Amino acid sequence: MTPSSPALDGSVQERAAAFLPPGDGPQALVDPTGSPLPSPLAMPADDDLLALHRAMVVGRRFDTQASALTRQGRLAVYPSSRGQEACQVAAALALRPQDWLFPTYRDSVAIVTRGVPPVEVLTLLRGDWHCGYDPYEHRVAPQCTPLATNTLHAVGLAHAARLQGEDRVALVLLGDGATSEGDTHEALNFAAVWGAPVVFLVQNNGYAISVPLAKQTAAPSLAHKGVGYGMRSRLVDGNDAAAVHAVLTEAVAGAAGGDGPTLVEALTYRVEAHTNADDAGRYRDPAEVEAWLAKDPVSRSEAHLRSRGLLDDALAERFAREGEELAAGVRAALEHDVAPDPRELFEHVYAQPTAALLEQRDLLLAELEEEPA
Ligand SMILES: Cc1ncc(C[n+]2csc(CCOP(=O)(O)OP(=O)(O)O)c2C)c(N)n1
Repeated sequence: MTPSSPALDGSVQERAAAFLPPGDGPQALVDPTGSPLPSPLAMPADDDLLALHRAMVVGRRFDTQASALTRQGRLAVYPSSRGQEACQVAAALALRPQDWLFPTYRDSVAIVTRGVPPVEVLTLLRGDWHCGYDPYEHRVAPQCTPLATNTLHAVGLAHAARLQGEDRVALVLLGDGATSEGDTHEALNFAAVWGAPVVFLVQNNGYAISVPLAKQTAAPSLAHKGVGYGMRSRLVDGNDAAAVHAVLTEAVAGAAGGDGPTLVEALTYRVEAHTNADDAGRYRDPAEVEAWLAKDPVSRSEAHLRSRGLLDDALAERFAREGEELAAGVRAALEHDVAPDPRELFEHVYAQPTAALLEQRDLLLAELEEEPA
């Protein structure tokens, strides 16, 4: 017999309901065919809808170009965001200039949307430098590969900013798999305890490489994890850019206004393999991918905007051309090899390099000197 959990008393139920209002499913504003849905969420303004759409079109072209560059050997690796564009662009566009974005390896499209030059975004994946952009210039932390470490960085920055009286929100991106990491739980806990101005956007794309969500968690939803720590939590259709933007804008405004953190779970799908080094055909049914392609965020937004007369062929072509120009710039910049200085490998690892690190550096340099030119 399964032991039953103690019944929640009224006040506890009310608190839980305030953190995550009960509902049938993810909040949405636009259905997969582009038709508006009745929703308590406010539809973003026309200009915001167009900005979201433009960023998705350009972002998808960037993503396709980056994937192509892996096949040409120009990039070592690229984790595609295809299918997740609504989350990516909504995250970047919901932030104010003074806010910080804490992305992962999956979130290059969000970083490009935030305004970081695309070539700089690809510098790390090309193997040229630790991080190709200046994090302070655009307030975008370096893309983190160790899962969930960025959740702690985001809470730390948000909490510190508040202590210093700065009006600054941190938005951290993480995947469904990363919610199983200890770091995420520590970050959620202290974000809620301190009321830190931070927004956690969990892009639930169904898989952690080959591990499906059901093998990852037994929680009723990932949004419930936020409730467990005592923060506002939302479940949103992650392929509906309008809805993700509405939910994130509200979360950012709430954080800035002193209401503390929010966890947003966005239901989406990783259309490509985990990276170009993975074969998703080994663990995913093609019918599942097909079903998600029918919910594509870019065509959904296009259908919606066209039906409302906000987008016509001329504007759609302009957005597509912007994407082509961006892709051409990336190709041209990555056509030539650079010759990184091997010593740079050891820079910025620690403020004061350890003896062991210096020893490794000297060994490498001695070996390179012995090699014939
Ligand atoms: C701390 C840590 N453990 C393991 C890995 C290896 N790893 C890289 S990606 C990944 C899956 C992550 O899945 P998810 O968080 O859902 O993000 P997604 O890749 O789907 O965007 C794993 C286990 C890692 N990078 N860091």
